[in-house]
Amino acid sequence: MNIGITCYPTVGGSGAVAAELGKVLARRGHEVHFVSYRLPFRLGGFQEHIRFHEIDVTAYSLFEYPPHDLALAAKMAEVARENHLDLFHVHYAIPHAIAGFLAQQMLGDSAPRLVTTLHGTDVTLVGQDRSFFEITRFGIERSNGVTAVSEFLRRMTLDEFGVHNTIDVVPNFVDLAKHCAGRTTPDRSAFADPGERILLHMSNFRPVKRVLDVVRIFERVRREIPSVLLMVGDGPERASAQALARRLGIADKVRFLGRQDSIEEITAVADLYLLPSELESFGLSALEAMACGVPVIGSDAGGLPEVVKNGETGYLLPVGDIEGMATRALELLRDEALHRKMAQAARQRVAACFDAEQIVSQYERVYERVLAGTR
Ligand code: GMT
Repeated sequence: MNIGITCYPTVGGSGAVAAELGKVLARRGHEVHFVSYRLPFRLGGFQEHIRFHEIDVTAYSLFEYPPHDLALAAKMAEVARENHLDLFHVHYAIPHAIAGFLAQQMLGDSAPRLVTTLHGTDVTLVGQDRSFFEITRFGIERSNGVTAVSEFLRRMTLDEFGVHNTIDVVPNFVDLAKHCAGRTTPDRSAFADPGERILLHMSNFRPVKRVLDVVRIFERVRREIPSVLLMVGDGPERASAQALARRLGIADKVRFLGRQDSIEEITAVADLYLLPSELESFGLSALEAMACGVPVIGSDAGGLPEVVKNGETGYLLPVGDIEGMATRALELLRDEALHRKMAQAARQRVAACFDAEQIVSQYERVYERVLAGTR
């Protein structure tokens, strides 16, 4: 198939999923055309069957807000026409589903079909801002196929938006060859002294991630077990998290590594992954940690229980239960046998339920069904 993929190119789960999906589709022989305002962050490097089309957003003094969404729609239409696209697969409803619909209108009968994947904040946060609600619903309704990354998100979309689309749950996935334990560069000594345990958190440091809880959980763990906390990513709460670490007297043990490309290399050295978010429609970073055999301590919220099996591949506790999360973390770090068992169970669960090959086949089936519905 000739597939156009549109996503946010910035660091974030939806862009990561779109880029990884494109790579697997290209390996399977599909022609994949990414359309965005920048090369998606995990796409770097040449790969056969993948092309990138950059949107030009004209800056003109009349435009206080350059019309990115119109430029995107126009570019999607152009790429579709020139490359005979069968499908647009857009990630994140706003504005991508609406831009896709507009591109379809421009192309008329020859337009590609439109598949929209909902990732979470497009529905849980952005879509419910009243000013975005109607347009998000419109984008979902006009899509020829809609997928959601968890059952939680599927249900929430149906309940909140009252749409009548069939929404397929296609969970996020991991390339198990890339995300695996035992990678050697860099090794643990790059991050921790001998005898110290490594706790890890990765995110965009938005309030929904509760990064202050991460620091507080770590502080309780650190009181009893020599350890370091690696904080990967950047975003609005980074400064507060750094200030809290200083206030708690653990600044030298909380390492803010900023944005990183090869997160699988860092994940592989961790002993525990912390994700105490307010809400996660899925929790891709938890899945990537599990693939590396790293148990997860997180919140029992949103779609996270569909990823992390409580008591088997980690522990999920109520949002904000810092004491409970710290207690579980200590339990796991003290009990080598339990840690090993959970680490193995985590990797096995990813292999059984979230392997890239298996999940990309699900996307292909959605594409085939959407195309069959039209021809
Ligand atoms: O979590 C974020 O802030 C980024 C956001 C995104 O769209 O990039 O992540 C959402 O999509 C990811 C990929 O499907 C999911 O793994 C995340 O759980 C989801 N984030 C939230 O629901 C908060």
